[in-house]
Amino acid sequence: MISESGIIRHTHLLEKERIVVTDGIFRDTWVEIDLNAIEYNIKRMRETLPQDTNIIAVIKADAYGHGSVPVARTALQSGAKMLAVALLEEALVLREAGIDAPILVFGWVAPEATQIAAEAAITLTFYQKEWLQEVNKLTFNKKLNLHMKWDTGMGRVGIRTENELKQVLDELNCNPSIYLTGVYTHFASADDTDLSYFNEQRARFEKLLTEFKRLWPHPIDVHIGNSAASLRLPKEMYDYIRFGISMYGLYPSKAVKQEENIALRPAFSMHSKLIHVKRVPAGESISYGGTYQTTTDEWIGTIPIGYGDGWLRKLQGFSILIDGKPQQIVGRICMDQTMIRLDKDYPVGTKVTLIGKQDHAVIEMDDVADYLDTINYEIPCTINKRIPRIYKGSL
Ligand code: PMH
Repeated sequence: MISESGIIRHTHLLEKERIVVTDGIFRDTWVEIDLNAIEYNIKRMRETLPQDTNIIAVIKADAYGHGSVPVARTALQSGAKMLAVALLEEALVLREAGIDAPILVFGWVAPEATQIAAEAAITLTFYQKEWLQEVNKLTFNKKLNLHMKWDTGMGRVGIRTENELKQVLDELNCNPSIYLTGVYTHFASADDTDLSYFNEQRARFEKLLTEFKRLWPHPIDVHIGNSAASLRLPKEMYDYIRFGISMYGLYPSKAVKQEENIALRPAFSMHSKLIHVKRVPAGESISYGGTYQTTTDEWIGTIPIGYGDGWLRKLQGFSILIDGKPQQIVGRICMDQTMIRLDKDYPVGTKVTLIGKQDHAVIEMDDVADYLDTINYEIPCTINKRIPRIYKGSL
């Protein structure tokens, strides 16, 4: 289609499917984010939680590659009460987009940046006495809210002992602008088949919490559960769950997937179109290094996606869908293009699905992750911004 400005738009497929098309997208590869799926996943999760356990939508790393602003808006409209990110920068992006819901930053923020957080009403995480001492020296125009992180066995960040807890609480009374509004911990293996380590972490948390309540008799928000813990033990998650991977419709592990606590709906799918199709005789090589040679007359298609998009070279040999049928990637994946052995001749412009449903067939995020010997979390994070995210559903 040719727009009024005379720019050629290759969006007929998208328009037919009534997807909102963002201006300025010309390439034939795109990610679709189904916001209705995110809404659905949050609402199903909400139903299993006690009334007084709320949802923090975890939207760090650009909402696990789904796009933080649209996901944040959808999550809040669907019942999430707070947002969480890893970086202060990620929180500020949300504020700049006009989102005024509570935001928690999980990661370490330098003391000299805490005034910026306070100005923007962004809650920070802390776990070091020395950090508090530095922050206590500052003056704030607005209050600074903090959540304290406890390391009960993740071994990443957090205070570990009752002694550290006492020292930190002593420092907390020194600046009238600083408020402790929450305490939390994070599980290392809540998604395992064997839950003994998970239970050990919970026991350590309980012990610290008992001591904390004795020392600090003020109301406070308590949260411990990621998706795995929340799907498995929704009634034991205190004031909030931190809902990440399963909000996007993915299970944190095979063990949790098999339990089917909630039938999740994946929000992320990725598609492209054939941009070239040719008949190649036997004995010809395809792509860099000639790692694939045709064995007979073959139909070879090309799609405009490559490792420069985060479609990794290790995906050589993996299959994608055309006409609802699996078709194999042959030859090395290039920076911007990938070749496919086709079962027959297809017209240029034919839709290709790399992740998601096509007709009755599906390539799950887990299939891509398994092929790459990694976890589903890594895949949408790796598929980079060069591939536009197109949003479907209510916002
Ligand atoms: N809370 C914290 C502190 C986290 O780091 C994460 C995810 C979550 C909650 C959400 O977990 P979920 O996606 O399993 O629901 N953090 C990470 C991470 O650091 N690497 O992979 C996931």
